[in-house]
Amino acid sequence: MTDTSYRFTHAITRKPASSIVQGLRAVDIGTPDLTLMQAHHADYIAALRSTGAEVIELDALEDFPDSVFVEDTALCLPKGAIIMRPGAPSRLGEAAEMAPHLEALYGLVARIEGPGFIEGGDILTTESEILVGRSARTDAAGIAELAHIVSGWGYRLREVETPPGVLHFKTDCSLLDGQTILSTPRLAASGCFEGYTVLHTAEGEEACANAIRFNDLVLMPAGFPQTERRLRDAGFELRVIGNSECAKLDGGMSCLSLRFSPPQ
Ligand code: CIR
Repeated sequence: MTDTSYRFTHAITRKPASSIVQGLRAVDIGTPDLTLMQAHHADYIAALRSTGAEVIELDALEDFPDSVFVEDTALCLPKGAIIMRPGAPSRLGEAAEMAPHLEALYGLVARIEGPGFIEGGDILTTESEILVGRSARTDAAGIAELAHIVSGWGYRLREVETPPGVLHFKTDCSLLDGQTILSTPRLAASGCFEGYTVLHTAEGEEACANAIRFNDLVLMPAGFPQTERRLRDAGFELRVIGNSECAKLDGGMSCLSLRFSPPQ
């Protein structure tokens, strides 16, 4: 199978909980509005479904304010899934909540046991390799444990750096197709995408670097017209989704889903 890094039959999302108002944020720019977030979330799910994929919507978890950001709990690969170990103490328990749902779909589910930490937002899977950014949430021991698991499954993992002050590696980049990456200029300048085609976010629009390619669509947050034009000019089919409420909690398009094709 080819294009497994962006062609998927399934996605998992989780409904935002009303405790979302207590979600983690680097800077307080206002309290998220749950009703508006729910409307954006519904648009996001509709866009995923419009590609023909099955979207499994999990119930809200009030005990975990950030649990709408399911991406951080697991890494889903064609051969198997791996349950992460989030570096944010308030999010550690979210991983165990995700495990049974992946076990129901995958024959092979591994776990990061620790002592290291790793969050899915720091992992970019391309057609040829898995890039993992070290960050405040993902440490060397977490990356080493993931590397050990995936090398046994035949994947190549490369450790890279998340820029200082940036929450996750994928806060600053996204996969657009098997060899094309959308990146902020500051991340691309680190040289980590050598060999790939890189499309830069427009100046002042760095906050839209977290997009997702999902089947034929690229989902990107609303409010970034210049980067939107660059993507359309490059031939990508866009779906623009409101993200104002998740953005208050440093969340973007990738964090709202796990995207995968379970083995047949
Ligand atoms: C957090 O700080 O963990 C959440 N407020 C945002 C998580 C965003 N996740 C992601 O980009 N993968």
